[in-house]
Amino acid sequence: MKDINTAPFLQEMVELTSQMYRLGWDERNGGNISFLLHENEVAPYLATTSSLRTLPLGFSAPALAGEFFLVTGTGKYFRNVKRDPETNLGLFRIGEDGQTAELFWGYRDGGRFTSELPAHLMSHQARLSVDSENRIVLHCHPTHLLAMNYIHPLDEKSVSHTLWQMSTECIVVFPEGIGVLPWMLCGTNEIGLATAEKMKGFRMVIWGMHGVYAAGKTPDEAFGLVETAEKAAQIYTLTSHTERINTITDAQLKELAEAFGVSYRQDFFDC
Ligand code: 2HA
Ligand code: ZN
Repeated sequence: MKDINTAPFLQEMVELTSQMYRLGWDERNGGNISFLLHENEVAPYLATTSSLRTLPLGFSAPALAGEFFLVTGTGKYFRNVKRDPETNLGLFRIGEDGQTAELFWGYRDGGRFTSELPAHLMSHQARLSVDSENRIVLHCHPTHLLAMNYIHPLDEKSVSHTLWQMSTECIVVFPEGIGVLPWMLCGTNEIGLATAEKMKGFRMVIWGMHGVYAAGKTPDEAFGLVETAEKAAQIYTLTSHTERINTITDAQLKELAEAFGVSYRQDFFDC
């Protein structure tokens, strides 16, 4: 067996958590990530014939039975992943019953997966139903996007439109806009179901006054979505208290989307 610390998927996860922590998106134990792995990626590093432990999921994910996931641990700090991946991350397969996780590596201190696993796995299912290559779901608390939640109407049409206006690249990077959920209790199956429903039409979903979820084919795609939205939200918060004397017009936003050939939410414009 090869050393799992050299596995590209593990190195990517270590890099991702470190960068998200450094950007201030994941204070303390804030945030969580799930990375769907293919068996042929895992096989060189782990024997998948017998698991270390079996953990109940607490919900049912039959469509993901047999799939492998690398997932951040509950109560664990992104800050510490690089120093000790085996304690702060876990690699498991969803059991054939769709109700358990068979742990093959990680959660070394007896821990378990993030409390937000329902939102993650339900979002994977939703994204896979519209994009068979989706592999990453991540959640974090980006500062400016969160600040914007307190001073901007919290509906997806106006949040998407404002973000598009704040930076030229936004409508090209997330032409579908950004989904918005009101404040809800986190860690529950209910917020998981609501997030997954939004994920059928968006790759990014705001959890009102909490944070954001993003999904993608690759860590770069999901990270890049948050990075772009957070930058736009930063520009919004830097300018929201002063008079705005210039703007990107709706005609210019549409011109951009058409020039880049992206299919955008036309109903997020007033006309
Ligand atoms: O796991 O961010 O939403 C910590 C969180 C919960
Ligand atoms: Zn959170």
